[in-house]
Amino acid sequence: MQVKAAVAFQAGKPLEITTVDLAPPQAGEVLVEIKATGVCHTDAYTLSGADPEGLFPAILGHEGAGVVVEVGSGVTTLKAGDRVIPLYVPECRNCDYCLSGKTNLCQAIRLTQGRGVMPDGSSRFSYQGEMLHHYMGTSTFANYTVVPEIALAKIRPDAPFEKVCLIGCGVTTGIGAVINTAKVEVGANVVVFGLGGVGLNVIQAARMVGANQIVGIDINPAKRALAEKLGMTHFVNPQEVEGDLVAYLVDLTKGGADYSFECTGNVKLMRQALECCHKGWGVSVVVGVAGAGQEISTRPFQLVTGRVWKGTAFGGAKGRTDVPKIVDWYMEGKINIDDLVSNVMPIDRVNDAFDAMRRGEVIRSILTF
Ligand code: NAD
Ligand code: AHE
Ligand code: ZN
Repeated sequence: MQVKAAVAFQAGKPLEITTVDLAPPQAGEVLVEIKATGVCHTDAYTLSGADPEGLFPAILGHEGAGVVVEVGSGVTTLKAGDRVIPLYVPECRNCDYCLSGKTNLCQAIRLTQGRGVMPDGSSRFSYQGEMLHHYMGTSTFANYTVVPEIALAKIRPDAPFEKVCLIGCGVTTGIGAVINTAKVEVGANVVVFGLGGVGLNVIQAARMVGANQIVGIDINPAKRALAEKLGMTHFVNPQEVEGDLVAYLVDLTKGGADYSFECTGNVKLMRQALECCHKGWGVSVVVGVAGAGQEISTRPFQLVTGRVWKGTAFGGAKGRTDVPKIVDWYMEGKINIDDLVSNVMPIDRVNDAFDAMRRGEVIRSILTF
């Protein structure tokens, strides 16, 4: 079939809206009509060329929601008409990783996903006879996409696509980082670096679990108001801090953060996030994704003296199990997604959405088809 897509033909170049060909779903795969998709910082990161796994030409997008149109042979858990959220971290419930009970990082299809193809090694997308790469196994910047069954969370039929699409990445990542990865407890002091689509969800989850101080850090003062609405108790603009930011944060939290979260992808901030943690027990969670060649460093003494450095992908969430629950939380008014949607625009304006994110003008732009 012919579908409308925003194609990333080359790194660093704007996406091109065009018609591409999509082959039918094969065994274990599902054809999904994408109704809405967010634009995450990771899409911009890959488009920039900084992603060592970035492949071109490709159809980007990994924060979508849609409806099942057709299922391939052997698909048993989904049928036409089901509402779904595509998962860049699948959940096969059968691989060693899924069965370990220790991680959400299902590896059943990770190799082919990283090569931009479906599990059988081929792509369903093509343009003028040339293969186009899938992205993160989801490719939500197309009005129809093909996704493996194990990479789809079935959600309730009354969930609005333009809001719950954000549960496909930013919402689940931020909330899961607090609940699953850090396991923040009541009364803890929390420091969050970066108040974008991910960091704001760290903030709302920290408030949900009963954190005491919730310190938000951003160089963009426009992020302050919404962060305060979601639970931030103290705002810090590093550009207004005289002297060392780490010392300032340790003083503000009376000894250091119990938990810190790095949500920008800047390796210098990852170090600051670790070092502002409390001696003896502070835990720092790396959420941000850094470019090829970037490395983190600190004095080993920081770890010797009890600070812990961790990371999280998709907030440690097991997608098919946890995503439907997070959708329920939104529908029951337990979490705020409405305020994270800065604007809704047609897919034709995808490059405007990227520009607005780079300029820091939006939390999330939602693209519709
Ligand atoms: P975003 O662009 O919406 O937000 C980033 C925020 O960081 C912005 O508010 C920006 O002003 C702020 N910022 C930038 N530089 C800063 C600095 N030097 N000091 C303080 N604040 C600074 O991005 P997002 O969509 O929220 O994503 C955040 C990061 O998390 C990105 O690196 C993204 O790739 C990554 N990410 C990781 C996962 C995961 O599973 N680990 C999931 C989603 C996103
Ligand atoms: N391709 C990058 C890694 C990017 C990365 O870490 N992705 C996160 C999700 S970011 C969503 O916005 C993730 O899920 N990682 C786990 C995994 O298996 O990729 C690189 O640096 O190579
Ligand atoms: Zn993302």
